[in-house]
Amino acid sequence: MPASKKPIVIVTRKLPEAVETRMCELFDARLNVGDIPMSHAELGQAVKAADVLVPTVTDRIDRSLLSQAGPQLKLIANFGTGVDNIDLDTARVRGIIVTNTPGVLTEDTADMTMALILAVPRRLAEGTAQLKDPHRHWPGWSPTWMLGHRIWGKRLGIIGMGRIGQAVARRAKAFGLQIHYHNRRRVSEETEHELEATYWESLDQMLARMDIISVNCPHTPATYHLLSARRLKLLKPSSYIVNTARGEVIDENELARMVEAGQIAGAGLDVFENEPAINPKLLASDRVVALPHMGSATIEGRIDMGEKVIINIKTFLDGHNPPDRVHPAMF
Ligand code: 8YV
Repeated sequence: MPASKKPIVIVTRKLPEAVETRMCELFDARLNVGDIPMSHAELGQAVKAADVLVPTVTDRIDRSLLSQAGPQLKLIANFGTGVDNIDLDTARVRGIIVTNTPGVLTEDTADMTMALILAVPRRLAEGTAQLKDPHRHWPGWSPTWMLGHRIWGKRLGIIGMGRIGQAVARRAKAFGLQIHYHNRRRVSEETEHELEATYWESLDQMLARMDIISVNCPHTPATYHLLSARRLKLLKPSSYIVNTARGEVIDENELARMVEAGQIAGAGLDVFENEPAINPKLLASDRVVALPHMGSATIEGRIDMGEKVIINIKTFLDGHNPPDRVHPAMF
């Protein structure tokens, strides 16, 4: 590429203004001003033309799409930490480097997880809905109305004890929850000690003993429906599930059926298996607090993500290994 010619960077969704401004200074950035998700055909055009593609969780960068990529496409700098939207193996075979944005979403996502851990047993959404419903009159306080369940002293089982899982554990510990976890690898003794965390090698055994489950692992072929119909049935009927990771980790239809049947006490869900579609049974239930994938939705977080994307692109274009390069074996 001639030194004077800026690389074409195609950004699939609207990003915070500061990020877009900087991208336009550095690159020949093609922005999505209208923020309408690109169709498969539009993404096909993008991979033909781009030197760098900046997709998000809403773009499926699969094998058929990558097979259309022009030879100049050498970097996919994902705006997001999860990379389950990208076929990493095909990208590797085609010599395309993939980067993500780890670390900068940790605290925001852990906050949202904690918010759901509090909101579901304490019936926050139900209480608000009661007050805002113009057809209902609140007669005032009652000793037996809107009773939820105490979280202090209960057992929290975290599935996936990476950065976000640990940040959830730190918060939950401060709220008096007992920390339990299941992870591919046991975390260091030091971390276990700090979090007073109990490791369960067997996910099945942990599930059967917890009061609240928090899903904090990435979605990979190995974690797809990790909480399968069989495993969901191991949960105590009094337990709650919170998911701020990826919908695909839970068998959503089975969860919805169990919520409806009263076989689980409730769920706090920020992510869904077929976004933006959601099983209507979940939305119909008072025992479900549902959020539209807002875990990392802070302006600070989104600017930090954009900053990471820019650093990854810039470092790569300068001929160095981008800091957040994803290796398929990591997931
Ligand atoms: C992001 C997320 O906002 O980064 C992730 O993995 O789940 C979200 O919080 C989204 O993925 C942006 O692409």
